Amino acid sequence: MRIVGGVPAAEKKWPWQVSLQIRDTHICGASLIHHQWVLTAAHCIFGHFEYTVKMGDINVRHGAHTAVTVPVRDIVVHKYYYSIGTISNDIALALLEFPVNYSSHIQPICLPEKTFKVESGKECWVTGWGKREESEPSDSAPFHLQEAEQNIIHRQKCNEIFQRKLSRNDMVTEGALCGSNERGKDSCQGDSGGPLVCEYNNTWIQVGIVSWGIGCGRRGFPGVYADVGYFRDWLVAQVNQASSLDPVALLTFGLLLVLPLGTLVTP
Ligand code: 4AZ
Repeated sequence: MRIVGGVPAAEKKWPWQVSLQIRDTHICGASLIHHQWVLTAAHCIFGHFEYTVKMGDINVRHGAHTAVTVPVRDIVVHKYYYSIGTISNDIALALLEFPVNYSSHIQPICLPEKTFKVESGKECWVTGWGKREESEPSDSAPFHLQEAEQNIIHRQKCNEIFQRKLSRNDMVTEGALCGSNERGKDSCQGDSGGPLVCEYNNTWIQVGIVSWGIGCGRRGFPGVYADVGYFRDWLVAQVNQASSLDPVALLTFGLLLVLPLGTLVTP
């Protein structure tokens, strides 16, 4: 979907932006964090579909010559993800069928260190192809990537805001943070899974993943994001675990090939 109140993004400005697709249809945002790994939201994963990711293009529909589409080989959804009452641990990783080559249009985004804490009020940016208005039909969402500023609100403060408005406790659970904009800029349906990034000394860091909100761009309701720093250990563990499986599979496969050959050539 397209962002509410945003502006069209320039080419190459957000080279880690990914579109997660099913049958060539955009379903969610995502971000490239490594040659072969894409970060998204758990609620973007609906089950056993053939997912692909498209990147290297600000237009979500038409393939520029810079665009690359890669099938997803495997998806890891956080095992404590849940979406009853509120959404929690809304994070998932997709392993691509093959590694992508970086280019001026395709670059990974840095992840925060575990100890990193984004300061409240910091101006960061959310990008996506989601809806431009809460009431916009999903099928008329924009083709062109949109960007909007978001001021960071920490979890506790954000939770208090929701509590005051909705008289409900613990809407914003641990592992989430919020973003708001006094001019009503917000993420919306279709932006989910996409990155919230902040700039530090010319380096962009992904601090959030678009997760949920009460409508889009409604005054007084911040957008809620999964807190990427909070999940850093989880992310590293998943990537390491999968990478440690791969060489074993290769070695076994290699041995199977080499052994019969060896028996042939030894007298
Ligand atoms: C959604 O429906 C959604 N304003 C995502 C983010 C926000 C609202 C709705 C945040 O996927």
